[in-house]
Amino acid sequence: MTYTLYGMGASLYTARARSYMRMNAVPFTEIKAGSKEFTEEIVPQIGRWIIPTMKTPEGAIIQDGADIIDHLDAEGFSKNPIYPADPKVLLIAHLFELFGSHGLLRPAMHYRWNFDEVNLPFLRETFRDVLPSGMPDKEEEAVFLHASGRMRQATTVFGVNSQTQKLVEESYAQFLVLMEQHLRVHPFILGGHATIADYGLIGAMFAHLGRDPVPLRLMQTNAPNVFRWVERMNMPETFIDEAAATANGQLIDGNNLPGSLLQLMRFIADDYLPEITAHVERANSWLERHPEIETGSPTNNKSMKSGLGLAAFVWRRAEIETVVIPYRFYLLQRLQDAFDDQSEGDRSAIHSIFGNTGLDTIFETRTNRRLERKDNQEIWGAVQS
Ligand SMILES: N[C@@H](CCC(=O)N[C@@H](CS)C(=O)NCC(=O)O)C(=O)O
Repeated sequence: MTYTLYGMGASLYTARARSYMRMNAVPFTEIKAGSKEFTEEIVPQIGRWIIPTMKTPEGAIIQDGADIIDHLDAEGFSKNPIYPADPKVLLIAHLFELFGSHGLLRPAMHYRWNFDEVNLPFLRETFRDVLPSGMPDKEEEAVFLHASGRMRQATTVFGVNSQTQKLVEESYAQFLVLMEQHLRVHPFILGGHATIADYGLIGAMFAHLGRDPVPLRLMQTNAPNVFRWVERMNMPETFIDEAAATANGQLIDGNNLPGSLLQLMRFIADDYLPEITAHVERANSWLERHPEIETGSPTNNKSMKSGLGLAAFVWRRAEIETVVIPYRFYLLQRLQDAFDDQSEGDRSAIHSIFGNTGLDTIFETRTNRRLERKDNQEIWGAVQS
């Protein structure tokens, strides 16, 4: 009954799946992505090199953090509901899932790749997870330089450059202050236990910002409660904070949202909403130019490259361009689908919470075609009305 997780210690998206698996006591073995087993047996089955990938005890292969978590949730592993029952809290959980997965890429990449003097010796070793075992040192160095070169390039396509570095630091400092303030009172983002909100955030907050030497120190010195949350998100023991165990199934009350959570939502409105909006607009203009794309065609995207190109937008006083990754629309759609599923009364209550925090346009910001996943690949779905 053992699952296998193929991943890497430094991988942002592996951290999301691993955190769920550890916290919910899923029996699993982690195998490094540089292994023969992954490259020779698993990659050919999914058609691209991508992590995290999980093999179930029955031998089924699932790639993608959200899909891995949903599969294990459906198998009954979740100790607590990872999708909040209160529609208002559920929608907020989806917002943090989306933001956590893609809204922290700038600080994650900046604090990893722009501090070589301190970080590089650590990165050189940790990247051995993606190398085949037993490589001669010289060859290892060449492969590391190649792999890290690709990641440095990704840093720029995610919007980090000499003009924006200070803004990235300013933005992350603000985010840490808000997270610290919130997590000082609440053990998890939405109260007494972890939900998809926490799993979305933990990728960047653990694998890069809570593990690489420079940002780890920054977190420990400036935001000790955020650091403690990162630890909690990686532990198999159930964590109970009596003070946060409210009558409402241990989660916060959607009718009485903490001010510190609303401040985090406002941060997302300022920092991330312009980016996802620009990405949807760019995708829509691209889709209009490509009516020939058939339903079911793969989007052919890698983690940092796609045919959709770069979207330009203003981010914190700077005009920047970032790469449009179709997978983001998958998480955006999860939020929008959850919204559409609610009763009219709940939709209006959700709209008003999101409106008060500057986020209400997120429900209407939709791609003209749905983004689906099939056989572990992203594909274009039907035209949305
Ligand atoms: N949607 C995916 C994103 C996975 C992803 O982008 N993973 C990165 C590593 S953190 C990757 O494998 N990139 C492939 C590459 O670098 O070629 C998930 O959450 O599982």
